[in-house]
Amino acid sequence: MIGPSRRSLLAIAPAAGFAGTAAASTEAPAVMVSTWDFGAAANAAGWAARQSGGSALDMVEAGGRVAEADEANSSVGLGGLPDRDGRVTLDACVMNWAGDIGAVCALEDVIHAVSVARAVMEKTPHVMLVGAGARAFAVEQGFPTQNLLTPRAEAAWREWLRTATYAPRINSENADWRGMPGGNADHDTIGLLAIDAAGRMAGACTTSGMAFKMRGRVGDSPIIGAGLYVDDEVGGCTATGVGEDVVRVAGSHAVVEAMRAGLDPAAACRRVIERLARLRGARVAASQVALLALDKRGRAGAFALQPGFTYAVTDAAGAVRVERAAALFEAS
Ligand code: SD4
Repeated sequence: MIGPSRRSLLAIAPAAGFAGTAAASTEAPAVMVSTWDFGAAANAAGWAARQSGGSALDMVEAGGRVAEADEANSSVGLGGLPDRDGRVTLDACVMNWAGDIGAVCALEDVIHAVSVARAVMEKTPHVMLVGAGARAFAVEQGFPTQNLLTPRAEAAWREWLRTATYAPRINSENADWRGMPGGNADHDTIGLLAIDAAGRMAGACTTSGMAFKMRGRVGDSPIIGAGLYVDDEVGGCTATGVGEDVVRVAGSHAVVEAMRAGLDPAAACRRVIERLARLRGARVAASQVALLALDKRGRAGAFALQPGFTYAVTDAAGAVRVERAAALFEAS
């Protein structure tokens, strides 16, 4: 046998000593989680997919597409902020219960990077396509192309060019949304995890990456093990924030392994954030990294470096709530 049986996993007690914002045992089990406030709209699409018989992969893809299509969202799909050369480049990946994976990096001109990642998984012998090759594959598969640089994103880029200083802003995903006229609850670099009616798990992550990044830069989001990991025996995790720091600790995989060792989702996320902080010290003091996990028992939990990370949870009855994660550098 390769891993513990499902029965033995179900018997694992949550770790003592940390009470994060994980779903309490009195709450209905979660069937879908996604990053940031705007995850609520993505979860609604995922829930609809589940209700119509869709798989966990259908759920996370449906949710990811909501964020990608939202022009008001400055960190994913259409309307995403460009790289420093003014080009919008998308990264995405998917992973299902069977260990099937697909990813695209630096995809241009195609909104639904999450669906292209799924097509890489389902229609090629490979797990990742990048740049021009990813775009050519998407076109060959019939995905429409369009300019993803909206006037608003272009204006933000031109403003940025005045100083051209690369300085990621903590929680810009939520701040951008809140500051946006007519903004609604459905945008961000989005990481999603879901459990379908058959009890199978899948995850997806889709982003335009850090605003004003170097051309060719790829973060954690399309990297299996960093921005996303799913193990159908244990649970899944997805990440958001400064991708370079997530990659350093193989963040999502590390969280899944911590859950396998017996920690509940919030405690597992906290363990990996603390490890990152030990590893990098002052170098992460002003950065945001947030980890969001869902285990096979339907317990959701998260933990972040900085306060301000929120995530949407949909329970087995279809109710959605937005939770705020505890953080290492919580203001006292
Ligand atoms: C990246 N992790 O490209 C992404 C950015 C992100 O919310 O999560 N923004 O590094």
